[in-house]
Amino acid sequence: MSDQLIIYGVPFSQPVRAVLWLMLYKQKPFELAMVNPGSSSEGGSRHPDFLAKFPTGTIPSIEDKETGFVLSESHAIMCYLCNKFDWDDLYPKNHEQRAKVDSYLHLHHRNVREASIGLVAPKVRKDLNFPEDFLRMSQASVDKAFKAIEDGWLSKSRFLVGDELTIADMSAYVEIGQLQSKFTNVYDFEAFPNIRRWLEDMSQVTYHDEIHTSLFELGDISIEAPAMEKIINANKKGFLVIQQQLTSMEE
Ligand SMILES: N[C@@H](CCC(=O)N[C@@H](CS)C(=O)NCC(=O)O)C(=O)O
Repeated sequence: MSDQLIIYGVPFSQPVRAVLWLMLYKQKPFELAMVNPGSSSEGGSRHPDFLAKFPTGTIPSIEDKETGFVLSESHAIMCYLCNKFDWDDLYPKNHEQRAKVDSYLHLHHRNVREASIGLVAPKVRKDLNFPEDFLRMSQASVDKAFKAIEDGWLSKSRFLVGDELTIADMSAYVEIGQLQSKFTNVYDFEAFPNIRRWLEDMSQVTYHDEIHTSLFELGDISIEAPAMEKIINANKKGFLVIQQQLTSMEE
């Protein structure tokens, strides 16, 4: 499998960024097909054609053009790719280490992932009027998860699982990293020195900047909600930069 793999999604989506980062990091060619999350129009993740292949209607989803194999859920996709291509550096074969990576990937969903729901979405989509209680609960989950990462996961090692990068870091970073002042600027990391050190290390990982183009383009959203046009353009720019990387991989 090379560019016979289609990745459906947009670079503005956190879990899509994690999958794209893994593929670029491993210099594995693929085709990126833009799919609008939540839209039931043509080209949207809730359009009947997309739902027929991917019943959860979410991005990222992947398809192997040759075998017809399809899969949704970023963590399942990342583990599948690591298993298929023996990327044991990022998803260690050692049972205990792999279990720790899996442990983070499971934790992520109703904890760290709440950052997008409780901190980013309400700034980007002010029109959705999220209930105050809901936002408070999401933000409390994020604070609790960040404390566990600060005092536990990152207190004794450079990365989340040991001193080497794994897919747990990529998945965590696309969610936590987006909150930094250089991107959306919606979280104060002052109380978390280990997380700050890790954020800095993660920013040095190959393709960090390319993968985060759409966020650099979007800029600070802490005060003013970005216009829809700005979000669309940020996505387009992110897509373009990834295409450029794929082209240079072929050369
Ligand atoms: N647990 C999923 C979450 C995927 C997800 O929430 N994707 C969003 C975009 S960031 C989406 O597709 N939303 C559209 C919808 O739910 O209708 C994963 O890790 O892949």
